Amino acid sequence: MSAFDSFPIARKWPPQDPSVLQLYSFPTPNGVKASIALEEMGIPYEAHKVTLSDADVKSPEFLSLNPNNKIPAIIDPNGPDGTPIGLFESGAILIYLAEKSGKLIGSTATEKAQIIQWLMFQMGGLGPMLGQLGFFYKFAGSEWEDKRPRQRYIDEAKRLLNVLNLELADKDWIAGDYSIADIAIAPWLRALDFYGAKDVLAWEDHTNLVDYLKRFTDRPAVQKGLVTPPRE
Ligand SMILES: N[C@@H](CCC(=O)N[C@@H](CS)C(=O)NCC(=O)O)C(=O)O
Repeated sequence: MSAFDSFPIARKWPPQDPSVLQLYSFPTPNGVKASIALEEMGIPYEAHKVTLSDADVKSPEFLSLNPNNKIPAIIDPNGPDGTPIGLFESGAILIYLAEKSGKLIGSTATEKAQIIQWLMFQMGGLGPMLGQLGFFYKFAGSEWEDKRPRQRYIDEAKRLLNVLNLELADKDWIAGDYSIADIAIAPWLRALDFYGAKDVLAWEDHTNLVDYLKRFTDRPAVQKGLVTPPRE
């Protein structure tokens, strides 16, 4: 009897080592949050490549773990109550991993609250808005005749970049020491390159953000997490 018998996803993506945490992901800005956190925290894990194609994210096996058909998702066979736990939503996964490891979530209740505040800023604002910018700037929406949605997301992305740039004027990380809030935010800033949207947002003028992103991507755990699981 394995901890994974009750998880249908394990039939399509079987664990090699069922004693360690299983990550189901793809190296997108949301996906790499989980792999970077696992690398930073030193939690043993196995990564399974789940592409964004319907054959993967909309397969019955994947939907059994995340009915919302989006990566990342995890199963921890060593859950907090002595039973395995499955989780989706990158913000929830980051909080879970931070609490499990006791790392990257501050050392006081105040620090923790502030880290979660910036994590929520990413989950509810930066991620969804930059995601829409990508749709209207690089993907299918860029062909739409009506340019108002495109402009709306350019303006909103500029506003959010300005908020972060000002906030990072006198600090290295967004909420005290390096934390899960940075792991949530920085991959989305990096995505602007992929969207080809750096010029339209005057990225280089946001010098605090340019330095912040470099500090982030210089970290060895980040470099590993960014390519886990490999695309190919
Ligand atoms: N709020 C979710 C968003 C996750 C998300 O949007 N994942 C995308 C890739 S970045 C995905 O799996 N898309 C596949 C689909 O929508 O079919 C989270 O933070 O985990």
